[in-house]
Amino acid sequence: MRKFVFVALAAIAYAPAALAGGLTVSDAWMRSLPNGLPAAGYFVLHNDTAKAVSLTGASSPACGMIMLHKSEMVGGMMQMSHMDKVDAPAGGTATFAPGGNHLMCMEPKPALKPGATVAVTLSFADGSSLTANFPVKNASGK
Ligand SMILES: [Cu+2]
Repeated sequence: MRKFVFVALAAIAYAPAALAGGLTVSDAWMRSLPNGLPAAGYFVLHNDTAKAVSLTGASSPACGMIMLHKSEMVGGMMQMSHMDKVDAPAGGTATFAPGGNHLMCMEPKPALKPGATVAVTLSFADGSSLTANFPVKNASGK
């Protein structure tokens, strides 16, 4: 039993390091809106592994919950729709940027305010995850 626990802890300790070489996040930021409105998260996921990855969810201590959303023009109106997953091909990227894919941070906590930095954990279909720091900007992206 003792040995099993040790092995399990070792696996947790080494997993992020193993992942860091292949899967990275750049250009991460959160757009904070006033009055407790949902915040939007943007980033670029770089997949420098030989396998496609599927981003299936995200979470943050600064958000009640995070959904994967896509903004698109439908009949001249900007609409948001929910996505179950977003793929990053082997050697490719998945981009979350204003006007397109975004993380929707529902019920943002007080910690999510311009000037702060919040941690967001991205979850993948294979059960792995990656945590990145997202600087928080105001509604105009400053
Ligand atoms: Cu949204």
